[in-house]
Amino acid sequence: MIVEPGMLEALKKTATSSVAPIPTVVPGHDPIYQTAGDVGNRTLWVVTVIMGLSSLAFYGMAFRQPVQKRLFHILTAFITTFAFLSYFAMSTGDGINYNKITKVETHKHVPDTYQTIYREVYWARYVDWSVTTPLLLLDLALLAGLSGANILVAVVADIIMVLTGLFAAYGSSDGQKWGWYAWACIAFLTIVYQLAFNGRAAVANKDSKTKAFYGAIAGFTLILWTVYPIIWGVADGGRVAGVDAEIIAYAVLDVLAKPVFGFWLLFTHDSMSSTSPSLEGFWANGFGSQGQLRVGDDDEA
Ligand code: RET
Repeated sequence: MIVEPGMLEALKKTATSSVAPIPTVVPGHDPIYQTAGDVGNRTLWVVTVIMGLSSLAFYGMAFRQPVQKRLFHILTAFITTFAFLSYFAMSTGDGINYNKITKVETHKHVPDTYQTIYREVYWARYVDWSVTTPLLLLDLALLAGLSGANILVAVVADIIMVLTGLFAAYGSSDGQKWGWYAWACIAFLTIVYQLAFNGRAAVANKDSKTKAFYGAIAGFTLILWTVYPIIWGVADGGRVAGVDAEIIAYAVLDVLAKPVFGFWLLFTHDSMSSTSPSLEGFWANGFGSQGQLRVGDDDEA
């Protein structure tokens, strides 16, 4: 066939007009990556330094006290030391990996589409929390004079809360994620009960200064701790907040919950030092001479 000039143009026009408009059926989307940016990374470094310096200060404060009065200082210094290590890990890119979640989007007239989201999970946080939150509870429990049985319940509930929180962060579907979150919240309520009711009952037998101080610092702790699951809900949970916002929110909370809590506790403790209990026995002296087994005892008999 001989193509006359102008025929090609006419053909093109017909071809385009016969297929347009093309229906836009999108079978899937490119995956979304939720990762930290510069602001997040800098924030992690700032908190690493704050935790490191606070630890040095707490160890310094510990050494200024006789060993019998050092328990709170040592516990508090350990708390910021673990936080320092965890923040150092996260600042340098350790203790982080991705969790993948795929959301199904249903449509009326076309097949379902899928959206995959990869979000960074900072698992080093959970390792930190599994050690430091029981130590924080121990600080409060010893201040209140909580019984051993109640301390055990609070600490076990705390470990359950953090571990189920970690499973929630790695949940592969919304049902699984929020299921784990629900168990973590029940464990958290157990801790609230131990501090707010049993802790308050225990401290009622103490002097008025300790009573008032426990009320203030335990109240501060409970309010702060309640914000953590809210942040989690919009960050790792709902993925509404970005990773940088998540890092900044946890950074503020962590600085309040550890260094600020620690300085408050230790300065107040030291100012009430004359009334605070002095720990002798194993804490100060190891196994004492009474009842101690000495090597060679059997030979003398
Ligand atoms: C998670 C998610 C699941 C539900 C709940 C949580 C609570 C976490 C808390 C953490 C406290 C951390 C502290 C750190 C100090 O630096 C695990 C976020 C209830 C209460 C005090």
